[in-house]
Amino acid sequence: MGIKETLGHLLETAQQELETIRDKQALEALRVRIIGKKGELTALLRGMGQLLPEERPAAGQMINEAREKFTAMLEARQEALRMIERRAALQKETIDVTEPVPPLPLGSAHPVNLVMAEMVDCFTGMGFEVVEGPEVELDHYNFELMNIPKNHPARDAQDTFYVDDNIVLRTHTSPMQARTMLSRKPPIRVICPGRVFRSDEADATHSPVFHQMEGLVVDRDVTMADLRGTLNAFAERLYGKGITTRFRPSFFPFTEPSTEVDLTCAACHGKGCRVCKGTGWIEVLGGGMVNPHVLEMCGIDPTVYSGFAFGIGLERIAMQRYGIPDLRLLYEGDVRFLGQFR
Ligand code: 2U9
Repeated sequence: MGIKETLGHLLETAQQELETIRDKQALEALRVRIIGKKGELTALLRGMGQLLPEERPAAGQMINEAREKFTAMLEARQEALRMIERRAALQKETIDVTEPVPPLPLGSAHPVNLVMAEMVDCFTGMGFEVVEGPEVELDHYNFELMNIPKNHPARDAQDTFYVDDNIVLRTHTSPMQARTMLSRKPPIRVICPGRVFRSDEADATHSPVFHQMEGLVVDRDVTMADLRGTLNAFAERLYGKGITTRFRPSFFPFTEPSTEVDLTCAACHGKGCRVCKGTGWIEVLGGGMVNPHVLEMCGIDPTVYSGFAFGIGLERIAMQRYGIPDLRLLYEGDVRFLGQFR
């Protein structure tokens, strides 16, 4: 058999064998067998010394061409194997998205957050905008701008946690309203929901951490009647038709005049019952006209503008609404308790 036939036969057998190969090891074994150091093609190349000198160039060229062809066949098979492998892997990884899974236990919103969301909805519906800010505040914003200078007796009722002489955990969300007045021009219509802190011992009605929502409106010709109308709308929206407000005179350093606000008892619609201790009213929030001195300190001219403000404790609303007897239940994180409010 001449060299040409030998090479043709070698390539043909290699091709047939390649087609049956299914893995990398077998492929490598074939490579070594044909073009490895002791391979069949390599042996042919080495055997060229026995040829006549004039036959050598043509034979060398044929062997080299055969080597290239074999290498190309090898690579083609390698690529084909890779494809087969990839297809098998993809098939194995297929996920049946229609397979039913065991249901995950569903969480529920915290009652304070439920109340907060409902109130945000109510006030944004009236054109208020939500503003939020730092819980760790400067004494200046929390107290000074709220008309509570150092050594003012109101500091006692709002004792808090001090980071240092000038930095406190905010006792109300009012500092955010001061920041708003300092950074914007009227008309201002904002609500500030958020977490606040007081140095109180925890009991059934007190907690060192609680939540409130304050509202502030500043514009020309804003009066107490606007506060009344706004809170009446709030009362009806949260508690239903026929629920209204009763204003009682009060005092806050940041409002003048100031008022405590009662709502018609939703349990008896004002007739008097155990819930309202026979009065027909439930104490719910406080408010008043923004003290002109506060407006002035916050960069607003009190001879041109006036404003009303109010503050609502969210825990108290949640407790009334859901009949929760002890404030501490809201913070114990017991899912048997929390899971009831959906
Ligand atoms: C500015 C000026 C005045 C906010 C106000 C109250 C009255 C009030 C309490 C309700 C229950 C706090 O959470 S609570 O304990 N708040 O009675 N809050 S007036 O007055 C402001 C706020 C901001 C610039």
